Amino acid sequence: MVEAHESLDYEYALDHDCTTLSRHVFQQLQSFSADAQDLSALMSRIALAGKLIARRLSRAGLMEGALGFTGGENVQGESVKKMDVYANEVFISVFKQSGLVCRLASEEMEKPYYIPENCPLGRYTLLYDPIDGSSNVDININVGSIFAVCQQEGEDLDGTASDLLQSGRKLLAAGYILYGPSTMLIYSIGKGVHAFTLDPSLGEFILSSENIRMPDHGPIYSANEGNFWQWDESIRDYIRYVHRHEGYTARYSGALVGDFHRILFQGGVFLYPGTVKKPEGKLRLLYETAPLAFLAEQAGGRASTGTQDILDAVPEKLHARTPLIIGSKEDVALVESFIHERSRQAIAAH
Ligand code: AFP
Repeated sequence: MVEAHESLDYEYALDHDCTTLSRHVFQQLQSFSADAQDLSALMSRIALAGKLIARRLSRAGLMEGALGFTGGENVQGESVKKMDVYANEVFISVFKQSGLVCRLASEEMEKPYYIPENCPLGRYTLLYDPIDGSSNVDININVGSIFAVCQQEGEDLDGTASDLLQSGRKLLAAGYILYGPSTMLIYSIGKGVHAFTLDPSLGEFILSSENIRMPDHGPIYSANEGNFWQWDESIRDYIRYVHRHEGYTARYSGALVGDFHRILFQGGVFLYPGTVKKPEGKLRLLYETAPLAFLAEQAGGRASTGTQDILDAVPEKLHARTPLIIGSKEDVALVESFIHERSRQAIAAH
């Protein structure tokens, strides 16, 4: 006979073990409406993509031809990794025969991919970076997948996907999957940010942190200081400031997802500013900066280009890039203060 307190513990443990991603979406929406069913099913398909990619990454070192370059270049002009191609195909494959997603737009594809059997029924578009930090893949350092979901507006008959050229304020959901010591999925549907950890014994993402709040300030600054002399003087001022002040420590993994994940839980700021050669920076607005900005704001943090919030930025083209300053609101404001000070001085000097 199970004692009363034991049954409560037992029930809590079971309830916790059963808080899967698809169940959590229903809990968030407090509804079983058709839209709730669709969003829950959509998130489950993203979770499946994460499991497939995690499995491939965990065995890649033992598999013939899973690592290395394809020899080709993507629309960004970057050399493509075989894992980029695999992961890109996985996201397309999990949405086939779903009736959910008609169109997938990826950092790896010049134009969106349309799933005919899902169109026009499937009103959702998936925006994604299949492997973020692919330069880490072959040396087994953490990488991620970034995703965002928006509603398709209009029929997009000319296939230009011009309705995607909108601010991130229109996103319905966003998140990322972190392939690290454990595989985690972090998401938001506009009701806070929540983390799930993949339990390999169950093959399920189980809720591990709910309503995550990013600290208002943190000790971490994350930037590729190798670009120091290519940055604007204002950014150099900020880096000089953190070098001269106690309480700051540098962390940079080469994968935005990993660096953002650390800041989400421990606070701090990540910067990928523009450079003299590339004033718009390197990171892609639709597939990288806007989805993470959605999460940052939902967790009480901020994301800025330096002069406007990332979620207010409207892309001119599908593969538009933006400078990125993302993290704890006090630290993002500090970086912005150096930018404002330099432009104030420039105006005063004229
Ligand atoms: P890759 O996916 O091409 O490795 O780029 C990763 C990334 O987009 C982002 O995840 C990193 O923060 C940033 O670029 C790293 O860029 P640098 O190598 O120029 O520091």
